[in-house]
Amino acid sequence: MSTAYLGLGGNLGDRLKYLAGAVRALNAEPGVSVEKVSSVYETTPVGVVDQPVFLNLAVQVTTTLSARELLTRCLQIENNFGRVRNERWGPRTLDIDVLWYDGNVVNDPDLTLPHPRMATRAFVLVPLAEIAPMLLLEGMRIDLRAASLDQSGLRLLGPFASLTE
Ligand code: GSY
Repeated sequence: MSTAYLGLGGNLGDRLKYLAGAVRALNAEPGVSVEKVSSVYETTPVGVVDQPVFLNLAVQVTTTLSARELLTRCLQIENNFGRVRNERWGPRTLDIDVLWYDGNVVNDPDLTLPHPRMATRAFVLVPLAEIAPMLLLEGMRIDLRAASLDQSGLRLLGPFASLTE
C-alpha cells in the first residue's frame, strides 16, 4: 500500500461541486482510498493571472495503484468532469495533480515527482500542510515551507465536509 498526496483545483462552473465530485470519484476508484481532505481555499490565479479565482484543496490517499496508474485515473476523472485542454495554464473545471507518491523521485516526460512546481505554490502547500505538516520536500517540512510563502492570495473558505454536505 502506498501513500500519495494530490492537489485539486478548478476555476470554472460550480467549483465546489466539481471538487466534491472529484473527491468522491477518487474514493470510488478501485485501489484508491481517500484518507484526509484539507480545507477549501479560494486562491488568486498564479501563472496566467487574468482568469477567474480558483478553489483549491489537497487530499491524502492510500492506494495499491502505481504512481503512473494513479495519474491516469486522475486524468480520467478530470475528463469526466468536463475538463477541456485548450490553454496550458488557462481556466479549467477540474485539475488533479499528483504531488507526492511515497517519496519517489521520478523525472519522466509524462510524470515528475515530487510535482515540479509545488514547492513554490502557496495554493498547493498551504492546504497540503494542513494534512501533512511533517512531510519532507527537499529535506524541509511542508508546514515550514508553506509558512515561508506569500499567502496573501489565499482565503480560507472552511472545512471540506461543512462546505459540501
Ligand atoms: O496547477 C493547477 C492549476 N493552476 C492553479 C490553481 O489550481 N490555483 C491557482 N491559484 N492558480 C493556478 N494556476 C494554475 S495553472
